[in-house]
Amino acid sequence: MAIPSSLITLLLGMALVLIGFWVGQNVNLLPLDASSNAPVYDDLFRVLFVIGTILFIGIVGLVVFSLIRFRRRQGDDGDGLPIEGNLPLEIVWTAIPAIVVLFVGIYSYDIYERMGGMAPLNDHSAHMAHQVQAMAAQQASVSASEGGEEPRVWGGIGLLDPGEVALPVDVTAMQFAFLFHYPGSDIISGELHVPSDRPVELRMEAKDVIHAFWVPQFRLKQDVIPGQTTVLTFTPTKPGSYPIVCAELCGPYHGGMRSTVVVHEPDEFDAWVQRNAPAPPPPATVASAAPIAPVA
Ligand SMILES: [Cu+2]
Repeated sequence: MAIPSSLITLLLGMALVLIGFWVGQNVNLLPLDASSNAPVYDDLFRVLFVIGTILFIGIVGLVVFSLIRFRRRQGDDGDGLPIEGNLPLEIVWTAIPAIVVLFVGIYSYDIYERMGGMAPLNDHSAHMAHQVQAMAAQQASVSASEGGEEPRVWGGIGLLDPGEVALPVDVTAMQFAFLFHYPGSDIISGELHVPSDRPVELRMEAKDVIHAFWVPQFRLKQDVIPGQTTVLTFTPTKPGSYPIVCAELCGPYHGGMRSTVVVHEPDEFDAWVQRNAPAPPPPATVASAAPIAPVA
């Protein structure tokens, strides 16, 4: 008894879906996940990887099958079958990609939202303002207009739970380096040092052209734009050193525009700040104060 081809197609389809899920669960192409939003991002990647695997194996499999099964046999000089139009088939192959694309779009939006991409950055800057007023006034808040509108921060990923205080760091990108300035302690560094398990808020601006701040292990990439502050908030979760890569072609030495983010244990970070904070100006000595001291 011949097995009906519809049954074979169904079984192959089910096997394909199972293979896709297996690959999505067991093949990991991503680097270490070292920030609190990395697992969220990885969920999305896994789903996309499952869908991609199913489509890839399905399409390549069909092409290879057709090449072999419908090849021209020896002595066959005729044309192929004059097949034209198959409405149900056309509906199916339009509907499936439409559903997949719609699902991927909505799910990606949801993940971006959960990573804080849609967070109202206004409230955020207001929250920060009382701590870093000077900085907020100069950089973070770009007034939309003189019409008394709320100061706004240009786009970026930022999500802070209410009551959470982020460590502010000013980032300056230029051809071809990143510079990190810590407003609290006035440290300037070529490497980014941050404590683990505490939110960090990068306020980024470019000096010349567009750059992009990318840390693959944090699953974060944010453009750095001249004249517009972009904000990136993240919470590192795993101590270690990870590469910072410029991800926007910015000139001839773009490929060398790299730095390092060092995630410390919190007490180790405090020690780093102590070690690197510039020394306070020496207090006025008695000798230097003496000439202007009024004579009694
Ligand atoms: Cu760059």
